[in-house]
Order: sequence, then C-alpha cells, then structure tokens
Amino acid sequence: MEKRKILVTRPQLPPLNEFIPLLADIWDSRWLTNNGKYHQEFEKALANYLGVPYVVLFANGTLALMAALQCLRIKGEVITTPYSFVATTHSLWWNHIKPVFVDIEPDYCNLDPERIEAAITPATTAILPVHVYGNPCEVDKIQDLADYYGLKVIYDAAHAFGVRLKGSSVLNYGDLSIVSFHATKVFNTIEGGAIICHDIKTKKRLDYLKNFGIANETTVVAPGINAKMNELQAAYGLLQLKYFDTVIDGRKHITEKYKQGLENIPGVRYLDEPQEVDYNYSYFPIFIDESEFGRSRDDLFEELKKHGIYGRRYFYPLISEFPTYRGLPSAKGLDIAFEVSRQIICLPLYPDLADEIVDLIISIISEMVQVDSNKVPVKVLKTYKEKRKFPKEK
Ligand code: T4K
Repeated sequence: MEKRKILVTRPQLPPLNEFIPLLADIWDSRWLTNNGKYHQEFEKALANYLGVPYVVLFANGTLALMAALQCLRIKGEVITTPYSFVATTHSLWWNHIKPVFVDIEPDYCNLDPERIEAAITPATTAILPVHVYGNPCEVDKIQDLADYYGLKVIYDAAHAFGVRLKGSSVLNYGDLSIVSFHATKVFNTIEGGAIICHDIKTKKRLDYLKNFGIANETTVVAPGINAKMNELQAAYGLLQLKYFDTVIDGRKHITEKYKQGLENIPGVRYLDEPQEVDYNYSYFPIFIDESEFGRSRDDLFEELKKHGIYGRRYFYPLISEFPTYRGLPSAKGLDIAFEVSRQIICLPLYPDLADEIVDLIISIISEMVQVDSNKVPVKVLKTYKEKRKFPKEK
C-alpha cells in the first residue's frame, strides 16, 4: 500500500449531507451566478461574523487585489513587501504600477514600518502590506505614515481571515483589505476571495468592477472585469462559516503541540503569538538557524520528505528574486527578508492532523540537530530581538 503523504495543508470541507440540499436548491432555481441569493446571503453573513461594515465577494484573492487597486485608482509606485506570495506584487504589475520593495521586520516577517518612509517618492500613491501568516502588521504606524504623506493603504490580508486585533477584525484597518478563500486557506470556498470596505459607495463601485462595470442593462460605468463568485461557492461558504470556530480550535491544538515539542530544540525558532491578537493559526512557520541547528533548512525539508511529510517554504525565494522583479532597484538590499527566506519552512497544519504525526515531525526535527559540543550551552532563543542581544559564542 502506498504510504499516505502528509501535505502542508488539507482543505477543510463542510459536511456533504448539508451541502447536497443547497445544491438541489440551486439546481431547482437555475440561478448559478451574478449576485444570486446565496451570494447576497454569504456577503451579509461574513460581514456579520467578521464584524466589518461591507464584504464584496470575489472569484479569488488575486482578482480582489487587482480590483482594489483599480477601485482606489492607484498609480505610480506602491510600497510593498518581497516576503509574500507572488500574487501580491503581480496585482501591481497587472495595473501597470511599479512595486517598491521594502524589507521586513524579523519578528513577524511583515513590512517594516521603520523603513517605509525612506522609500517614499513623489510617485508613491499607496502602501500594500501583507499580514504574513495572519499576524497583523504594525497597523497604527503604517496608518500614521499614510496619513502624513497622503497615501492609501491596501492590506493583503489573504492569510488573516478571522484574526482580531484589540477585539476588532484586523480587516477593519486600511482603506481596503483583501482576503483569500483558496482551498489552502484557513477558510475556503474552493477558490474565492473578498474585499472588505468601509462604506456603501465603495462597495457599489467594487460590485461594478467585478461585473464588467455594469450598472444596469444599458449602462457600463467602468472598465470592469469578470471576477464574481458563483452560487455553489457562496452556498458552500455559508456552511463553512458555521464550522469555522471549530476549525480554529483544531488548528490551535496542533500549533500548541508543535510549540511544546519544539521549545527546546537548538536553532529552531517559531513565532510568538502577538499581543492583543485573536489569532487564526493559519500557518505554522519555523525558522532554522543553521549555525545552531547544525543542518540547513533544506536538509530538514528533504529529511521530512523521506518520511512522506511535505512542508512548504513559504516564502522562498523572495518575490524580488523572480525574473519579473529582480531588475528593480528596490529588489536589492532586502537583507532580513533574504535571510528569513533561507530559514523558513511551514510545517503541516490542519485541524484533523493526527497528534501522532505531529509527534513524528517533532521527533524527526529533534533527531536532526547536530549541536557542536564545543558550543556550550546552547540557549534556544525565540525571537531575533532576543537573539541579537546575545553575544555570539566562540
Ligand atoms: N496574497 C497572499 C499573501 C497569498 O498567500 C495568496 C495566495 C494570494 C494573495 C492570492 O490569493 P488567491 O488568488 O490564491 O485566492 C498556494 C495557493 O494556491 C495560494 O492561494 C496561496 N496564496 C499560496 C500561499 O499557496 P501553492 O502554489 O503553494 O499551491 P499548491 O497547489 O502547491 O498547494 C499547496 C499545498 O496544498 C500542497 O501541499 C497541496 C495541498 N492542496 C492544495 C490544493 C489546491 C490540497 O491538499 N488540496 C487542494 O485542493 O499556492
């Protein structure tokens, strides 16, 4: 029998017996897409669940990003991070906007607000930060800069569904936030995404933009695109929402188990849960410091594969290393992002991941450590900040 592969994620599906009656209803109605009743219901249910003013559903997160930039008429240069999925920067490219990369801060791998100001030019119109792994960016600092320089802020919150900061959805920050409901995400509608906006006028404009710019049968108000979510996905999404809290509980359990098991392994760092945040446990990234662990991140990646365990190096290589972007002046000198991208590996994380598999992964990692016996003692340091305070041992 072929050994089962353990992948970085395993999409969560709603109970099939609950989905079938909804499918039957859609079959009966023959209303399949274009703002149908499930689409309308799902938008309202999401806004209510998340505690945000308006949700505009999209066919996927990438189209949502592209439409968000169109909606705010962003042009010129946009400051963004090299440490993300390529869709973040591709959305700028498709809008003929020049990405300007700024390095990340090492603690949560988000755009470093302290470095943004130096990258602002007269052509800068917006900041496009990413809440990487669902950990909120330093939203107040980013907003202060945006207010001071008259810039828009669009958050790529693809990983941040359900995350709350100081009791309020993190999606409430910035001018717009986009989320992804892709199969691999913490909340999925197979493919899908949404924009969160603050007022009805913006919602209306986004509704036009995702439907060819059509306002009514004879009026087209903008050069829109087709980026609509269909009725099957909206109905599926409504069911997913019912179970989302249980999904979070399951992910939290696995995350805590990993943290406990990896706590004392030299050269293995994981992210601390940020303060005042209700987290969604969307990923479990670990960072391998080769000098302490004695083996490289890629050694670990390959070793796990030998056991049928497929972690993923999100995000390696950096976006700024890909041919489309590497010629940009801002693609150089992104030292922290570069280092982090060589250390990162996201371990499998999904609610029904068996405890025994988590134990197996922890034991593979712990058995790989090669501590240099001349280096004593090795203290496991959880954050770079702490690490930097420590003198290097000779
Ligand atoms: N912004 C950010 C920050 C993002 O991370 C993303 C998407 C976007 C924007 C754009 O949102 P969308 O347009 O996608 O809505 C995956 C996803 O395709 C992508 O959505 C996601 N980020 C990115 C981080 O990860 P790949 O190339 O790694 O996918 P793939 O096919 O290799 O799958 C990953 C793992 O999941 C594999 O181990 C297989 C497993 N898997 C995958 C699928 C599709 C399953 O078990 N079942 C499945 O159905 O990009």
